[in-house]
Amino acid sequence: MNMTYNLRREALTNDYEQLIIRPNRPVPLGNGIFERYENPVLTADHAPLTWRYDFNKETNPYFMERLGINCVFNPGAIYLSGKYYLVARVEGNDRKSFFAIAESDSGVEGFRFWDEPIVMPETEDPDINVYDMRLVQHEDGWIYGLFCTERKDPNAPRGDLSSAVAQCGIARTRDLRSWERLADLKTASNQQRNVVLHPTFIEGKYAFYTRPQDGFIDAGSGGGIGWGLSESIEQAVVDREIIIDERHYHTIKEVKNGQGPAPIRTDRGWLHIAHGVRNTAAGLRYVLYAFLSDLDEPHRVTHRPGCHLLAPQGDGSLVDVSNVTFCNGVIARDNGEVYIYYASSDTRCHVAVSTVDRLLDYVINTPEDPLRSYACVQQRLSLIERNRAYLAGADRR
Ligand code: M1P
Repeated sequence: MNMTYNLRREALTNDYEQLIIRPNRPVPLGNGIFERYENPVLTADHAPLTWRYDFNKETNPYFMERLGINCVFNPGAIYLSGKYYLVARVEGNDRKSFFAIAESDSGVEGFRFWDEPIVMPETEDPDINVYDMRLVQHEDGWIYGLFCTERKDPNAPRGDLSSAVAQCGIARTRDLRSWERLADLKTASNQQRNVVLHPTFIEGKYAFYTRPQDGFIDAGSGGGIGWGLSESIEQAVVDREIIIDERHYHTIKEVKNGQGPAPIRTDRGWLHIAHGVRNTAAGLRYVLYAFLSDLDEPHRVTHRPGCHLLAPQGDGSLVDVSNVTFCNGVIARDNGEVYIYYASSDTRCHVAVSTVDRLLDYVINTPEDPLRSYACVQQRLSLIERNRAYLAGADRR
């Protein structure tokens, strides 16, 4: 009898089941815009044991982890037939990412990975790394997954084993199980990340949110979130890219920004969640922000609340790449509930729950960033003055 094997296998299996069924409660009070939840919805520990351990007693007598999982983060999200699905970026201890689907009945707890990760077909130019899938139920009837495909930069100087080229991979599916890989998106930019397919045709074409950038990390002259149209999805080409949400000096998106998930259609316009990046002495800081764009012309932004929507907080700001919140998955239910799936520090996935009404109130009634300290004080004084008048009136009522 191999005690080590038996004890470890049993204890790890119990811990795993406890983790999956662990209840998750909203954190009380919050900011009124959304409720965060006390536990992450997916972590590296949610990866099934059969993905990590060799269960054969003969070949793994110590029940040793053979293929560890480093992080589970940046999930795409979709709601189908009463279930919440996340397509997570699962990163092995070998630093390569792949996609895997976890499902839940409630959207806030009980996420369990399917038995096997997604097998994403390659193109004739194999991806070295794939990550950050945006899932879109398009009006053409397909579910699309757009993701970053990364390959070694062929122009990198000899000995440079870090420089990479990021581009947008495109795949489609009907059932989330089998995926058809299409050609990568072509644009004029050397690098693309955070590309998202708009869910409806615009001018009879497929519409893309892009993020042109000069280098793998640096946006450089890439001015912000871009927009372009393509006749085809099988051979998608965006010839003309315009910037619809610019980066701006000394703001939450001074270094770079990127569209999050596909926008949510509402009566008042398309509701977008994006990320903005600024520089700090501790490195880059990623926060989420929101904006609203016109229903008929989604590239025309109508409301730009000035503040961040959600930022790194507490333990969630720690571990793999600290000070990062990132969102590429959201579920908007027909009943108005909105589930914002976001990752912290490129490590784990969380959920924040809101409603379309609350998010619209937030984007429409939160003032824009006035871009200067003096003007920010005036903005705050105006709020204080209105409150003073209101509260004085309330005292008399
Ligand atoms: O490390 C933070 C994020 O960095 C990249 O996002 P962006 O291109 O906007 O800088 C991505 O690699 C993303 O996966 C990651 O979370």
